[in-house]
Amino acid sequence: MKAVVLTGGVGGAKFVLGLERSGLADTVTAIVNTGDDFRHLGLHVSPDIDTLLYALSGKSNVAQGWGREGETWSFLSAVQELGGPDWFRLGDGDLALHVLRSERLARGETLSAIVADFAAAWGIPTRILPMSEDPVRTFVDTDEGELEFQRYFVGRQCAPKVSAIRFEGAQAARAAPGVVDAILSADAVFIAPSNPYLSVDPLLAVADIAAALEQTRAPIVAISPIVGGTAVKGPTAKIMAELDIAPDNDAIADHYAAFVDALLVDASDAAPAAIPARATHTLMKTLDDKIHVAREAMALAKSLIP
Ligand code: FO1
Repeated sequence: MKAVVLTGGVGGAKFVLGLERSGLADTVTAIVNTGDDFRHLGLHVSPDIDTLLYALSGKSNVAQGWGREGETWSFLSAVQELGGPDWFRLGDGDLALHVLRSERLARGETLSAIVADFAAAWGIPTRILPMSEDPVRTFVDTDEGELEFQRYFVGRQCAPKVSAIRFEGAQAARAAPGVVDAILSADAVFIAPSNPYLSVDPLLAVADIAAALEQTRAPIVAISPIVGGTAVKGPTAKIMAELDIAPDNDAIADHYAAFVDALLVDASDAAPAAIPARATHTLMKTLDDKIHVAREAMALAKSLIP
């Protein structure tokens, strides 16, 4: 069985890990948001790709939600001593990815090739594809003006009130090599429980990806990011409130209405009225939780195959 996951940050990485470890899929392809990518200190940083690389290689700092476990901070201290920017914290080990990626991109290599090499070096069996090789950058319109994504997310800790979100470059961006084929030849497509507005929408804003989701014969199952009437982590529920959207599964189903066939929801929440749903325990704290959610999502997808 070929499984494809559209994913963003930490929630998505947990689901992809569960799917990989469930053993239910022969191949797992993760198509990753690059709208959070930006240049910092002259380096190309790809936070969602790196969060996935760290999760699947067992290197992630689980408590922190980003970066590496056991990270050291000599580089950041040296930057601070010199009065450089320290609002976005680059750890010493993490820095290796940004330096190697930036140097190879500058030599004309593709992000897809670089990510594939990193994944191979760490023995990751899941195929990790950036959504696009073209630059797509998320901007958030707020009561403090328009902010580039990392300035909003990390710099201002998501405090400003959001009124709109846009994905610069998405209209002209083509899907990265392999992305459309993966969706069209998949047996099941999953939308990870990532932030729909910040992490999944950039993928859906790439026309090739949206068209492939419409065309694919595979069932498309979204895992709701809502648990107990709120979002597990991050600003999803806050943004929903700011955009006047109720934090419930009807809103999630409505958001994905153009593509999604069914929704996996937490047992503590009401199922959506508009599409089929399956209810289970969707909090992913342990590896067993992640495998459980992956198995439930897979069962829901299988139930939709005629
Ligand atoms: N998130 C933070 O909250 N603070 C940071 O200083 C920070 C640094 C950072 C460095 C590299 C990287 O790949 C990710 C980093 N993140 C940091 C996480 C990241 O910016 C966000 O969690 C994602 O973009 C949202 O999915």
